[in-house]
Amino acid sequence: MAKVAIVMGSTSDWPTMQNAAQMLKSFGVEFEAKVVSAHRTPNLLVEFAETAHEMGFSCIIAGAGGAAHLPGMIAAHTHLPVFGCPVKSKALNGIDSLLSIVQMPKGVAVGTLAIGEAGAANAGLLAAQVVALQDEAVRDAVIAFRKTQTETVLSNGNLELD
Ligand code: RP5
Repeated sequence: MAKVAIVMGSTSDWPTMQNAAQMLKSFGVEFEAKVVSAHRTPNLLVEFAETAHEMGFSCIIAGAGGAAHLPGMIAAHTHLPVFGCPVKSKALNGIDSLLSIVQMPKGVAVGTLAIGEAGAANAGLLAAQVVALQDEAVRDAVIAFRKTQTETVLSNGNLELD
């Protein structure tokens, strides 16, 4: 089965990026998660991105905070789809991360998700949908997830005052 790579700039990103991992796990998608820093381990970044396809990854989820150039730099070194997750920064609440990731110049694409946990979870969902293009079991799991979510909302009924 195709697997998904989750990379992040620091172990401090893991509490956020775990949401992507949990989503993939819930769909039975194999993944590997590791720290690859654009500025602290630049050579590892290049090596990882250039060999990700050979390693059997179908897409890459990249999360980073602050001056978050990791997703863009990964995308520059691979043809695989890259989903960028802006991690909430201490100084600017992730606005810096979001703008760093989302404003890719034309020609190298990063699909940018929302800041923080929801974005990371949705990156996992998107990556599972990529895998689902070739994998029937994952496709069924994604469809079942969406159906259950819809039914849960519909079963809420009318809201009342406390
Ligand atoms: C970025 O710097 C990482 O992605 C992280 O969000 C941020 C802070 O890293 P640490 O100082 O916590 O290791 O590269």
